[in-house]
Amino acid sequence: MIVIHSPQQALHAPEHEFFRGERVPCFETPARAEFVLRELTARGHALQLPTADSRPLLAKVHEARYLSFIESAWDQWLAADPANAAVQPFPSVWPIRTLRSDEEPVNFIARLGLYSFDNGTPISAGMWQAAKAGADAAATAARLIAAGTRHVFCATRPPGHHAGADFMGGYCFLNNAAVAVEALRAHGCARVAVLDVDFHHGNGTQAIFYDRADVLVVSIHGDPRTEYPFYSGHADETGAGPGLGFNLNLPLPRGTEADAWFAAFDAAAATLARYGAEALVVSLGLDTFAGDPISGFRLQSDDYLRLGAELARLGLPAVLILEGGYATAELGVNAANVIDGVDNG
Ligand code: SP5
Ligand code: ZN
Repeated sequence: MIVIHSPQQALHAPEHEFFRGERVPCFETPARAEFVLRELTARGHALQLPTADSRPLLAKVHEARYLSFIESAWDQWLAADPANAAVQPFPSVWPIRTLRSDEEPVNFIARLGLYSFDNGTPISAGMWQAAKAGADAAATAARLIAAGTRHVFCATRPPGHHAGADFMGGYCFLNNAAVAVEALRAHGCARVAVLDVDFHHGNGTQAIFYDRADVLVVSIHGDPRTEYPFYSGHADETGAGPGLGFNLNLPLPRGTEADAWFAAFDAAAATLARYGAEALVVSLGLDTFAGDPISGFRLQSDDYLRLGAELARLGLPAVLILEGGYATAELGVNAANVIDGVDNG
């Protein structure tokens, strides 16, 4: 399979995040992509650099003031105090119910809170370059699909599916899956579907397409009653307005093993088939793995070969995009198993 990757991913390397109130080393690291590339290369897959500029697609997916903020967020942080170069900013205040989000505060941390839904998404000096390279990869992959390639994998980070039109969260800044959808549509695919198999609900992707009938979003994830991102991902979220009926959530309990997980996959596949999609975007999170340090499903490495084969069986041209997966040393094998499963399926 063609694999799109940019070394710019390594420019986003924040040091800390918060975990149970303590500062801990980041789970979402450049090493994740390095393990994936090493394994894919060892198995003979060809790497390509992104060649498309995602800028016009980002303008469709995200709000202008949010893009302006994250593009220069690190420079704004330094402008507040040059000593900030050695310190990671985190939001500490958020405009929830009754507070105003229409006015951008002058204070940087207040602006960061305005555009974040958690304090678990550290920004870094190279965040924009890394995230933009990921969005460019998604646009490049869609162009290859439009030109007749059957499957393309974006081995990119940071991930994207928690990022909404005007917010970051869950390690995500730019919604790469939504960029791929808009790119496929720009290339003439009228009906596109997203299948999100990350352990965490892809709240950003859901929100971006929630009121649209031209993009079906299907997600299999940990039940939000107990799992991050908590405030999104319930089964009764089925779309709004013209999009009613074009969003399917399949929440599963913590501890779910392969058989129950693949039963949910069958339900997702049936909905995808009914919809009659022309192309598919897969948000390929691998934090469903039993060894994942922050997630709660129980898939084993061999199950990812089966996932790949099931994806191939959907019979759709597909852009696959790396999302989560934090068992770093095993991530390469797990990702490559999906890719080989697709190729051999
Ligand atoms: C793309 C993606 O996978 N983002 C996930 C972000 C999750 N961040 C919050 C994690 C909170 C984990 N709580 C874990 C309890 C473990 N026992
Ligand atoms: Zn995840």
